[in-house]
Amino acid sequence: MYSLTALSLLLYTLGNRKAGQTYVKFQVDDAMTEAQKIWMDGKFVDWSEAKIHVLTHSLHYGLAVFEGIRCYAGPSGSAIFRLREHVNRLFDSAHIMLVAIPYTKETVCEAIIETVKVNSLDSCYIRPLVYIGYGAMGVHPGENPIRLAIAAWPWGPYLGEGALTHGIRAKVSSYARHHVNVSMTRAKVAGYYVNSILAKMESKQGGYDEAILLDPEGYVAEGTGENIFIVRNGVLQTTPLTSILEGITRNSIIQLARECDIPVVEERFTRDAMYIADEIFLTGTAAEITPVREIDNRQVGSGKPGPITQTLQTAFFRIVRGEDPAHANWITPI
Ligand code: PPE
Repeated sequence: MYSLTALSLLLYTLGNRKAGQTYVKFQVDDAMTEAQKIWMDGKFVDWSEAKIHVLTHSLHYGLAVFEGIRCYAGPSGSAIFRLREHVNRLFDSAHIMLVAIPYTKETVCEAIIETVKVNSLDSCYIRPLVYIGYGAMGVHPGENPIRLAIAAWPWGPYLGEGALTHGIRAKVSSYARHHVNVSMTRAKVAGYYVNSILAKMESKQGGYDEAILLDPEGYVAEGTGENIFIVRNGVLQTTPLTSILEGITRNSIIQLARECDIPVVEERFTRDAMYIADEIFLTGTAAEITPVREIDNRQVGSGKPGPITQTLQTAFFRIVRGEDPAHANWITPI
């Protein structure tokens, strides 16, 4: 009995460690909460039946475009945040990548709303994915069919419990973000996320919550799935739209800051500007408005979410919950 356990432990260890490498394990709390139905090419299929062929083109070469959208529950029901803007970006991503989505924007918006309804979800994350299906192999996608899937499921705080209230610990990555003429980051392309995955695994293995990537010139770009803002002397600064995704949360925060008379600049900055910032926060659909309390082992400001971060967080959560009539046009009630 003892030797069997020892043997299986040895085999497990050997199987998971090669030449001193350690592999990132998924934690139990990373397991996803399943919903009932997924929209696939015009019809709903059961969650467990939402399958594709292993020779699906996108699976091999990484050309798929996608969105991440959130639906929030509020006192007067559920609503999707900036649905139209997300669907526009999905179509822009496809256009940049020469992928013709075989549906209209209206159909996609309706299918997204239906996906939330059919699953009886009051708050959820929504993932539309446009991908190149099974057909010919080889890099050129040729006449392979263009497919669309829309899934929705409950998804809690992206960067862990307490991240929104206490902030996270981030580390500048050894991996650089995309060069503007290698990856066109106005498009949200699946394959680009290999860069994010490498940075994320590196940061997790180092004991941090998130990685901040610099652009190929050494200026701050963004997180693995978030845009970044810093605050110094009352001025809010974020990186310009070069090697980053044009975040819809980023856009919302810029607009909200202006409405709150907080000066905002979109100018590049260096990593040491983060070290002496009074506040830092990340924005994204999944990450929402997540404060950064430590960067490269240096405490940010007081080490707690700062006043500008908190003001913008409060304004943002009021809007998404449908509690701010002035921004009712940002939400689509279900
Ligand atoms: N940069 C990157 C690289 C990125 O992936 C996201 C969203 C953003 C910025 C913020 O964009 P927006 O959501 O429009 O504010 N990342 C999505 C995917 C996260 C995932 O792990 O999957 C998201 O937040 O939905």
